[in-house]
Order: sequence, then structure tokens, then C-alpha cells
Amino acid sequence: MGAGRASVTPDLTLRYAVIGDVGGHHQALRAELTRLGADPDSGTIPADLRIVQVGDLVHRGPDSRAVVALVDRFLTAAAPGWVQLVGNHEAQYLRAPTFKWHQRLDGETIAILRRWWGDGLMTVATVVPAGDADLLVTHAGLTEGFWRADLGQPASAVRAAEMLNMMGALGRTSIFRGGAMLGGSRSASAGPMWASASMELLPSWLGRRMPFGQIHGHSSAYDWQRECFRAAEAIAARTRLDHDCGHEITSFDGGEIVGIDPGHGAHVPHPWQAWVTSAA
Ligand SMILES: [Mn+2]
Repeated sequence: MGAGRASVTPDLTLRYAVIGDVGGHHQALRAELTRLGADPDSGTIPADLRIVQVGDLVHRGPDSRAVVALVDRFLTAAAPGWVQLVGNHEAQYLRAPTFKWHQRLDGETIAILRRWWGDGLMTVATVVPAGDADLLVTHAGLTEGFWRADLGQPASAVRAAEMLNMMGALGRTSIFRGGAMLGGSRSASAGPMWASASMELLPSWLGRRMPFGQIHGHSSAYDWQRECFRAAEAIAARTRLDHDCGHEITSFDGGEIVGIDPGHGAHVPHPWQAWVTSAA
């Protein structure tokens, strides 16, 4: 579709930094980008670095408009150095809203999100390298049921990402399929914009063999604010936490699922960092 839709095949010569949900926190995003070596003022990124943001740039925090303007600067000046994925909060403005939210973006900001989506600058999935493995990156994660029934069990993260991006470009509603977080029942086939990590994504892979690992934002198995697991003991027992970065890594047969949603609310209450892989 759009000219901006880049290849999802990872470049092993690059460093990748994957940034979790931003939630309208402009200053926190700027600080992390600067730490990574990017320049928020010029919208430039070092040639050896690729930045992936998992969606949910907007809502919750004080300055969604500035966050979208900042990302637009990078998408304009540094493409393809910035890979923007779509979250359920952006999706509110791309199709009929599916949930009530107390904040509403201004028209200019909405127009930018719609331009990204229409031009293929904002997509559903990408892939980053992790040692010998490829990790699929989506907003909420790929549930076992969606991988099996909707995608037909692709063996590689690259193939899964290509299929998800095609479904997005074609406007397939299944990628927006809700589950427990949209008031439905728990579903092992919730979509990659809405799957709950603790109730749907992680339980769906228990006892199964993962074809490839994943990174996701959107929700977490561990509640970083209350400092306790919200997921069941079977999930907690196979999850290790990086408290300095706000990352949770859950191990399954065949791969790991890395959760990087820092859980920002109206404020940014605890440390967080991008998930970073070094070049081969
Ligand atoms: Mn989300």
C-alpha cells in the first residue's frame, strides 16, 4: 500500500531500541530518546540505530499532541530509522471508537495519526533481532489462538509480521479484536491491539511451543505500581523482572515474551527504559 511501508526483516548490523507505551508523556519520551543518542529537536537518529515504538503514544499523560508532533518529526527526518506501530489508543481515531475515553485529541493531531496509517508509516507489527532469534513486535502481543487460527501458524516472526501488516493495510477488523480488556470474556485469540498480557497473551502460550519470541507493550503481567504480579502463579513462576527498565521476560518452550509497557498513568511513577539489542 503506502510508500512508507518498509520491510520487516531485521538488519543485523543495526542496534534496535524498542520503546513501550508513551501515554502522552512528552518529556519522558524526549529524555529516553536523548539517552539512546537520538536528537528530539532535529528528529535525527544515529545511522546504526533503529527505534521501534509499540503504540499507545497518546492519552493518559499531559501532552499527547507534543508526543505525536515529536514522532512525526522523526518519521519525516529519519525514516526508516523510526518504526511506529499502532496501539489501541491510536486505533480510536482510525476507525469507529471501540471504547470510551475521557480525553480526545485535537483535530490536527488526529489528522497526523490518520496520515501515518494511510501512508503505511504506522503498522501493526515489525521484527527485531535478538541474538540468533527474531522477535515479533506488536502492541499487545500475538496470542496463540490468533497465530494459529487467524494467521495459519506462520513459522517465522517475519512472516507473521508481514501477514499482520497486510491485514492492517486491508482494514481487516480481526486485528482489532478485543477480549477481556474490552469487557468481553478472556480469549486465547484476542487480537494484537487488545490482548491482555496477564489474562490472555501469556496464558495462551502456556503448554504450547512458541514458534518465535515476542516483544509487546499495552499491559503487563507484573503491576509495577503495586509491585505484585497480576498474572497467575504459573505465569509469575516463569517470569523474571528488570526493575530498572520496567521489563518482564516470560520464558516458554521455544521462546520468550518480553513485556515493556511501563504502565504510565497520569504520571510516570517508576523507572523505565527502552528494550535494546546490540548489533551482531
Ligand atoms: Mn494499549
